[in-house]
Amino acid sequence: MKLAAHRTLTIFLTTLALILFSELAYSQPSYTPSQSNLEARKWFQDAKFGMFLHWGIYSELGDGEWVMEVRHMAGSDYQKLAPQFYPVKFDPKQWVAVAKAAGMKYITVTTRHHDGFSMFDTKQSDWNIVQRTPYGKDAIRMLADECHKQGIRIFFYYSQLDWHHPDYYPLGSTGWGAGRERKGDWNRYLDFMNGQLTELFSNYGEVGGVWFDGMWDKPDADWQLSKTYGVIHHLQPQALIVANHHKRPNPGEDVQTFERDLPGENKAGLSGQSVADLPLESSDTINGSWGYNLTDNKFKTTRELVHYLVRAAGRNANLLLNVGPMPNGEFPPEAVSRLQEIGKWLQQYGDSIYGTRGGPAPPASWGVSTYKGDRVFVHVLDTDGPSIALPKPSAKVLSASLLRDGRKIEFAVSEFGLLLKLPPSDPNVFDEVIVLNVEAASPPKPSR
Ligand code: FHN
Repeated sequence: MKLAAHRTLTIFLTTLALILFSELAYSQPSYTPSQSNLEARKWFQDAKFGMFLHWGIYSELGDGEWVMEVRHMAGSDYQKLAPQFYPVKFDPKQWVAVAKAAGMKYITVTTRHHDGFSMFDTKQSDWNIVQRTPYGKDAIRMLADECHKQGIRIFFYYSQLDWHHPDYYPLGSTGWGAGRERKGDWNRYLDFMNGQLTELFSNYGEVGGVWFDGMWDKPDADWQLSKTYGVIHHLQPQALIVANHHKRPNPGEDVQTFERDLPGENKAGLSGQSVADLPLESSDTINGSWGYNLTDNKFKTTRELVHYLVRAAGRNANLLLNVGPMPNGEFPPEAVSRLQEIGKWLQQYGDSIYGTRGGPAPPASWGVSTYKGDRVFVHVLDTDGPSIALPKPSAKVLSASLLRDGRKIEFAVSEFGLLLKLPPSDPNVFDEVIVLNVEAASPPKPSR
């Protein structure tokens, strides 16, 4: 009898110790990024341009990724989409090739969106692509393997908001029409989430980072972020944590992201937060929708997309540009053509974007500046005059020339600033980049 009691006590104490260890080992109330994480942050800032992918069973309806919520669909009806999902033309090699040709250096893909449907082989729930669709393959693994093969970093978008899981309770501002019982265990839901993140950061090779979304559904809930972030940084310290909560960053977050806005602007109404001293990213859509929307033909022009990328770089930020793949696994042709054109532009002008930081001239209506080493790149995007005036640069300007053909540009420095005489505007030139060679005793102060 004594032996049995002793054994029970031993098991209890061991279990308690394991629970305490996981709480302590993973929690990150005061986060210090590892050396590998700091290196990943520099890589990220140099990379400048990524592809965002919103893809799931919702794409079958061609009405965006919020279709379940917008049409107040019961979960029992929405689930009918899973056995019909067979992306016969899904070719990760082609997807990655399109991203690379566009000049994109990383891909952020939805591993699961708010519908809770996992596009990867998870043991935490059968609500996933392997167990519930005739396609039956782990799309995230296929894409991750191809990214590793082609030298593109992969980031995992992960929705903390879940319209399917019975333990996502109490509900937040959405998901009320899904037909779930009004009960559930919130801690059990967080354990489910941490279990999936453990799978994603253990089974798919090196991961560039995670892109969290959906906390805004329950802003006052205890999301136990330090534990979740600790799980990720414990498994892959270099992984960058990005959180789309539209607030100032929390401890453990490595990148600040702005949705449909440039850092410091708030035209879309989601970015009232101030700009933090972290690597920055703006995310936006190539048309108007994140998930595939067959009636959304409002594709931004290539000129608009190049300007978005350049204006982001001028604010020390990356552009994460979204494509919503079709249910057959192909990209919309309108997206492919624009991405090809952006890639061509970057082949000629990429030196003024990649590896740069926000330049000394603050963003203006005419454009922005970036800098790299002893060169300042003045990006003239929209102007109708013969010259532009910049603040007096901190470093001595040695020469000014056009990036596209090396033509010398007349300039004058006075106590009022730097005046640059522009060549006649050319409608085929999206961005007239003027290269200033400066005597860079120290790098010019960034504009932000
Ligand atoms: O609700 C999501 C939306 O579907 C999409 O994923 C965007 C991408 O940034 N984030 C949320 C809206 O803020």
